[in-house]
Amino acid sequence: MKIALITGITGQDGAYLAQLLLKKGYEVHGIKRRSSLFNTDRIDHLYQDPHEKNIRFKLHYGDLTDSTNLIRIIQEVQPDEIYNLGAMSHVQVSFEAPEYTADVDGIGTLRILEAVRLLGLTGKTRVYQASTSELYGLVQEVPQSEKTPFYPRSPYAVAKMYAYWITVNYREAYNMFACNGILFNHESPLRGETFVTRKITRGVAKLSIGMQDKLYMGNLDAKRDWGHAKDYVEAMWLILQQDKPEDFVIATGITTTVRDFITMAFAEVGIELEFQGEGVDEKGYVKSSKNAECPLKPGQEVVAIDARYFRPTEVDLLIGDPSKSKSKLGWVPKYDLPALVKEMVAADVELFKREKLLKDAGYKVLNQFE
Ligand code: NDP
Ligand code: GDR
Repeated sequence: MKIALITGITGQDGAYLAQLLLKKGYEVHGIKRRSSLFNTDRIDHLYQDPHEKNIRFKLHYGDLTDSTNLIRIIQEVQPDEIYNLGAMSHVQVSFEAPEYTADVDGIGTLRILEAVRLLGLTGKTRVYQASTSELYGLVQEVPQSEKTPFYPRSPYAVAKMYAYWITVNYREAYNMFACNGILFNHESPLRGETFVTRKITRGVAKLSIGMQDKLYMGNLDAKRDWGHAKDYVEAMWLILQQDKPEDFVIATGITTTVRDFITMAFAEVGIELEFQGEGVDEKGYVKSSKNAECPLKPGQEVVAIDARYFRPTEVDLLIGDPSKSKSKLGWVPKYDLPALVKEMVAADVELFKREKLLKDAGYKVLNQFE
């Protein structure tokens, strides 16, 4: 039985990857951070009671800023594969916490690689590094491939650039099976609530049942190559199953503006949207509604711009060239963007209908202790 260790197992990708590896028969270990509230919502369905026999899913407390605990966990687990997904992954937040981001996302990767080396596991343990399309930053060429030069545009991207190159360096210097997956944006109903797609699908769901009256957004002109996280974790696994360690771009090859994503999400709840105005004065109005239960009316303003969400330096256009992953990994995504938007909106509508039902019945939804 193969053994995998996942950092960032409590995140979106960690949850989907853990599920995939368990299905493939792996013993799966994950590193979770101590927090004052439970932070395992995304993986609670995978939990196995440690008192039972033949447990294949185990969690360890740890943090990418602490080499001592990384070394101890890797020594204890003796993994065949490490997936380094742990990161401070929010681009805008990285401008607020640049040093911490560098420590976790940059040096954290070095700590993992060095632990493998110090423990004498370079011949056994394969390492996947969660690299990102944010490395391309300021557009140098499109579509972006494994050969496109990097020009990072945020503390997050700069930290990930260190992680990218230290992974390449350990591969070349110590003959390690260490690979970068340069993944373009991927989303799902498990996506963190402050990333743009989930913020939109949550907003649309709440607006459609009268739980919110406006959605405040940042740069609507940004273009992203969006895929489904389920497809992308499959690619991570494939990258570590190759004969030779290499880096791969994982993307759909199709790019869409934030504005069009919003329009698609509203269409899922039967609302046709139109945008008027420019820059910070741009607004989204209801043009027509096919949804009799929805309280939104034609002419109503439902989207507005809040400059708070603009970034000091923006990444305007991402569009990936997945030819290498298609030819060498045989990777082809199963989801397209309309299917992704449909799934995300449906999941959030269900979530908020449940919350509304409880609220209407007089139950406290949040902890409202006085
Ligand atoms: P999430 O933000 O959903 O998950 C991040 C994970 O990292 C969480 O489990 C988080 O723990 C953990 N983490 C944060 N800080 C630390 C730390 N100091 N020590 C240990 N663990 C930590 O990200 P995604 O699942 O979306 O992304 C996974 C990885 O892929 C990240 O590295 C991200 O940068 C990268 N990536 C993501 C893309 C995407 O579109 N989703 C595209 C390209 C790359 P907690 O739950 O406690 O916060
Ligand atoms: P990104 O994702 O920065 O690409 O990083 P995010 O969803 O945060 O932003 C995408 C684009 O949307 C614009 N935008 C907004 N973004 C947010 N979060 N909130 C808003 O209100 C808003 N309005 C417009 C942004 O300016 C941006 O252009 C994600 C993360 O998962 C990284 O960890 C990962 O490496 C990259 O994707 C690939």
